[in-house]
Amino acid sequence: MKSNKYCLGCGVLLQDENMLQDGYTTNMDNDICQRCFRMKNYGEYEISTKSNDEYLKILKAVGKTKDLVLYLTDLLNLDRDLAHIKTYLNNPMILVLNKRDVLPKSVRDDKIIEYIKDLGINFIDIVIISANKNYNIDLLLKKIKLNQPSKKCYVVGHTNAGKSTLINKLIKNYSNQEATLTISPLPSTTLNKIEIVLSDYLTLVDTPGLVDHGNISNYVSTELLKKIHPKKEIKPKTYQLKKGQSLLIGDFMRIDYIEGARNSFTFYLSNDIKIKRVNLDKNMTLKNIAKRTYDIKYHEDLVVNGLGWVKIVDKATIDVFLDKDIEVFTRKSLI
Ligand SMILES: Nc1nc2c(ncn2[C@@H]2O[C@H](COP(=O)(O)OP(=O)(O)OP(=O)(O)O)[C@@H](O)[C@H]2O)c(=O)[nH]1
Ligand SMILES: [Mg+2]
Repeated sequence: MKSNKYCLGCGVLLQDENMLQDGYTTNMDNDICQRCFRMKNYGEYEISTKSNDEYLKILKAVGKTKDLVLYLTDLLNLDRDLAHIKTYLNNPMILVLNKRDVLPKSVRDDKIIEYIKDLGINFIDIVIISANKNYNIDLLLKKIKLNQPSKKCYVVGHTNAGKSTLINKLIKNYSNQEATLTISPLPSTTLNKIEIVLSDYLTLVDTPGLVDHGNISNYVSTELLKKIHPKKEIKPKTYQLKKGQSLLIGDFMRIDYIEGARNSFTFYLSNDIKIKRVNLDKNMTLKNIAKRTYDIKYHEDLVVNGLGWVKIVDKATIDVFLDKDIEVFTRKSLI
């Protein structure tokens, strides 16, 4: 039986006919689907392979309104092109940089905000938060109230940015309702838009995230995925390298230092990923996977989508060995 009841966890239409399809439940009296039930109660995560059609359809509908949009981004995983969202949405938009808790405390928030402002993208405001640790959530709510043209406020962004976590936090902090949105470390947890009436003045709308095909999360085992997502504050690791030396990152990535003076490589990634220095000529580990060559300018980051980045101080030519489908790019040093 299909009903017009939607899962309170992921927003999908509930049904009890096909257990292989989204929204399946054994009992139509349930408020959440079986997939959400398993994720919430047993931490059993099921990957839902979604195309981005649904995401784009929802974005386009949001773009037809004049409502406020929070564009949520993971600080460790800033988009290569933050302005891209503007091609879909003309709405007033606040950029919300989430997961502050995993960046080193020594990094200053105002420096990051300055960096983003220098990119010249038209956000009405930029707020750095940690949805998990309840950091700056009050400030964010203030900024929402200050800027909302209507009751509705949409939360959009890439999958895993923490949209549902943020909305659950707002529900817990500012209402008497139960926070029911499903959260998971895997991509595509939320499957449809979900409206949450927070107060008479504010309705938050959770949305499915954009699946980023260049993100490392799509290409690793769940075991490695757990290591890749940092749970604690990152302790940056610095290596002084001479040309002819290499670094092995976990068992999935290799950087060869081909050309340049003595140089400093600082890694901002999960503390659980081990890094090892080896001799370029003597150690052949991972040399058989796809190679990309980068000419690094002064003070640039080499970013690996979904993993983190390496800050390289001086000019350098490096070879990067990594699964070819994982996006790698360079940018002016964030920190
Ligand atoms: N360290 C840290 N992790 C966070 C924070 N906020 C969310 N997360 C984690 O990020 C992962 C994704 O969170 P979700 O809230 O499911 O992300 P989402 O944006 O709703 O993802 P989709 O529904 O797939 O689009 C989960 O493992 C969360 O625990 C934060 O402030 N800090
Ligand atoms: Mg979600």
